[in-house]
Amino acid sequence: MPIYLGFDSSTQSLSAIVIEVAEGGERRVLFERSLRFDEDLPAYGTRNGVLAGGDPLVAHSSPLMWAEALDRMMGIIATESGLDLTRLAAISGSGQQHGSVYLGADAQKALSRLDPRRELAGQIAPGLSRPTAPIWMDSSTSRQCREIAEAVGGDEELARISGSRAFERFTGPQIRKFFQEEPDAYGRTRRIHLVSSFLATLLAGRDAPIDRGDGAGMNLMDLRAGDWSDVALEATAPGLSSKLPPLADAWSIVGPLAPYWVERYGFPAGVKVVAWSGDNPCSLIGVGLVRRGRLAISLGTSDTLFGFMPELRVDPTGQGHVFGSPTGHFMSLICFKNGSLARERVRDAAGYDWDGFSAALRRTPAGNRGRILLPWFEPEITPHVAEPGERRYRLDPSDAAANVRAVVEAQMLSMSLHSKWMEVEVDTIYATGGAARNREILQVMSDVHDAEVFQLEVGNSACLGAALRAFHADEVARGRRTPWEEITRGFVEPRAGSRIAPEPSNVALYRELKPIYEACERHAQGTGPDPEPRLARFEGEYGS
Ligand code: ADP
Ligand code: XUL
Repeated sequence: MPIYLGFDSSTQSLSAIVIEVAEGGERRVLFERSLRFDEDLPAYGTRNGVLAGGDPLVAHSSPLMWAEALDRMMGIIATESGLDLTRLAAISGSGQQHGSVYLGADAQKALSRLDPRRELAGQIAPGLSRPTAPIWMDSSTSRQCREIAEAVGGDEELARISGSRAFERFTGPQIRKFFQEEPDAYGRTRRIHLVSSFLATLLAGRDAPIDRGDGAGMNLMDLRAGDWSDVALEATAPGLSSKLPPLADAWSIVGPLAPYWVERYGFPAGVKVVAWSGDNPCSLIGVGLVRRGRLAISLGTSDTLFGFMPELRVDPTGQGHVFGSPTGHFMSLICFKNGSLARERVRDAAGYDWDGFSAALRRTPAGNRGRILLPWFEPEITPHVAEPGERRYRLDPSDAAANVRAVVEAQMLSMSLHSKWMEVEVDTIYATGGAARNREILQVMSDVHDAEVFQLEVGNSACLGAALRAFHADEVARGRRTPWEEITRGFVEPRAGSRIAPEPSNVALYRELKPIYEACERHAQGTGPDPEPRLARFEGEYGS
């Protein structure tokens, strides 16, 4: 009976899940483990997975840290999991999206000669043409976004081609900045990988392709053609086409596991390495969203809201994205930067732990008596806020409990407002990510969206999705056309008793509050009048 391994190299950690798939029978998670970058790999000095730096708009992480985490996790699986590795059929993975890794001429050589007695990170270090990797939290490329959009014929045209207008964190603008600021190092770069394809490359010991799901997060791929867009490449940096790996289906087999892993840890030769994808496309599979009509909300380091999209439709407001789905279709997504770290910030300012945070949500009234927080502690992606700075309306910063409610309500109201373009009649939401274990947060989600919310058996849906993709790719490689519902069956069902139902009186209240929250967003961005009279009226009606 085969087993499959999925990795998730996320912003703050590397996780692994091993699943067992009995022919026509039971399915189980056999192993689950995480390494947290800050605590478990302290030598790299990251905070929340990000390297320290002077510019608040810049966010880089360390490719060597990701490699070391992978090396350690492979060791843990081989020596501590108790698994019979001879059953391991395929491995895939999920990576935080948009982040890029730059390899020079020596990388290929280093990869083909890895010494199994030595650690991985030290051996690939000389192969990097850029020591750090810009990640999705970076918002330092506004200028490059403008330049690329202009060269392509405008943001709308770029969105039509690539599924998104130019976004600061997307790989194309990041590559352009590197080319402009470090032209020599750019010139020495032979390969630019995403986090996902870089880690697949390390496992296979050879250059891995970029899967189209994650490739869509670069502002470089023509979504309809499923290939690199010449216009976008030219607008981004010279000679780029030769530096990018090919694009491939999410179920492509990169090759067998490199001899390094076989000799270093005793993995069997011939285990298939399947192309990795982005964390959101993998999550789409890990929550079983292979059909239209349901939505998922991931409350991880970023908060994302996403759904399956059988036919391509781009957000006319320019705030959302279309990515590739690992099924070969599309997915719609909006992303918020002020997610878990914003909740943590408010929690810490209040001096609470998560239990205290939940208790504050329980004892404060829905609607918060019209007290509003715009939680733009960091530059925000949705809506686009370049200059960070939180804003408060009628909200005393020292009222700890009200600030807790305010941050969660703001996040949920904002998700609801900015996802309208997806045109999904949402009645069911699958909640995932680290904060999805918090049922008080999910109650606000349920009330604001007027939808039933479910928690899932496996909390890390990106990692589970990667393991399920490994299974799917293995089936395809064996010539079997197993439907996705059958691939995901037994793993993605909601946890028994996890259903959270909307509270009708709160649903009505949030329906009133939503446009007022929108007015606060507009006011804060200088495009609308002072919402104070509307907030006062709201308090009059719902304040008691
Ligand atoms: P990543 O984006 O790195 O995959 P995770 O999905 O693992 O992140 O989520 C990590 C986040 O989960 C932490 O930053 C923390 O804020 C949040 N979290 C963990 N437990 C709780 C809880 N009980 N309530 C709210 N948030 C939580
Ligand atoms: C999605 C996005 C984040 C990252 C990190 O567009 O930027 O969700 O994938 O999780």
